[in-house]
Amino acid sequence: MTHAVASKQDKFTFGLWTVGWRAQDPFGDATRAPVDPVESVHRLAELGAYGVTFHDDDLVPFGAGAGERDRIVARFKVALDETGMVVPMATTNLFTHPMFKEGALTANDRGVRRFALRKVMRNLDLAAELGATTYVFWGGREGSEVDVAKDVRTALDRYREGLDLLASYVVDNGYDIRFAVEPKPNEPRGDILLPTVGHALAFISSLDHADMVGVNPEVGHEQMSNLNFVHGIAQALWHGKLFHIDLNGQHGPKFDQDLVFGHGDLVSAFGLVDLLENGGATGAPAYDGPRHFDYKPHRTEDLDGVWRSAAANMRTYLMLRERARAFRADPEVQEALEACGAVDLASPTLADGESWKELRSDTSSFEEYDVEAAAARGYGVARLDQLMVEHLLGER
Ligand code: GLT
Ligand code: MN
Ligand code: MN
Repeated sequence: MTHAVASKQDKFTFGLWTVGWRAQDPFGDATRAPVDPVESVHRLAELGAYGVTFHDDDLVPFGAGAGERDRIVARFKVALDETGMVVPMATTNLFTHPMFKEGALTANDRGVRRFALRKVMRNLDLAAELGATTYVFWGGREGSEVDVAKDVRTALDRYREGLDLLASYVVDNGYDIRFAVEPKPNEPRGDILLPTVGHALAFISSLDHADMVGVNPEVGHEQMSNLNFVHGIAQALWHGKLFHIDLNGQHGPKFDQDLVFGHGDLVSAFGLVDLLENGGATGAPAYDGPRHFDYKPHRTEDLDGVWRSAAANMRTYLMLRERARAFRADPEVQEALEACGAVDLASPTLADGESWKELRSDTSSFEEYDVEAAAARGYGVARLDQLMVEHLLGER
């Protein structure tokens, strides 16, 4: 039994668009009434969340005038003050309005690209005002269904031009904000640009302000590409680029499910929490940013189900955190980790001061190396794997 109850120190955050999702899909109408963002702030705070995140249009409807905008923002700020909730991240909706059907920062239409940049700049001002330090770019409409209809190399030029301009906007305004690019392979576009963490990392390295741009990987998005999410996160960390994270659940490669965290590949979720909280083999936490849930309550649910599912994300995370801690503290696990060589991997392959010359003259490394013994070695990974599952199931 986990007695842990979510509290602000756990840094759990939710997009307003998650609990506020009305559950419309390509085949059916919305099944729920809109949720007032102020209500979401209060309900999530009561459940132990630390903050909320939003797209410009989640808070202020697209096209609202200045007066309406000011009233909405003022009311939202009161809710934040009353609950102590923070806004660590914000983002732009560059995908719902039909004007973005062919793209936003990479639209073929130059007017759409210029409008998109202005829309981002306007919401960056609000993000800075509310204290957000991360600004996400999910390019849901940046892509195509027909390869020849969009030249990818030229589109990447425009993507880079857009992000470079927006980074200079942040720098020139003195905002304490970093960007996080969120990859996704497809949906809503047939193919989306920057489809995986790896593609995004490579693209980011080409930016003028590469140092202020990282990634916001989402569990389900990498799993839609049949990739190992824990590996993707580990590599993003290795590059110093895990600026934010979208936690949810997904059952393998299919449409984007946005399930509650852990309600998909649970073994992978365990590995992820172990990495974030225990740093995997290193033992130190690997990430201290918000644990941000980007999920969609099932279409079958009424509002009671919405708040239950919100709580389920946090509780599942906390249970996995507890299991992962117990796993790392178990002497048998430590012994199995030792036996499989996971600990040895931390020793550099060359000794201090050794170069290829010493390695080449070290006959024990090659000429006399017992190749047969190396081939015959068992690593005991099967034991480790089962120990992990037993901890996950609370059997140990
Ligand atoms: C959208 C998408 C998410 C992104 C959000 C940020 S919005 O719902 O499905 O994965 O994180 O734009
Ligand atoms: Mn997301
Ligand atoms: Mn998703």
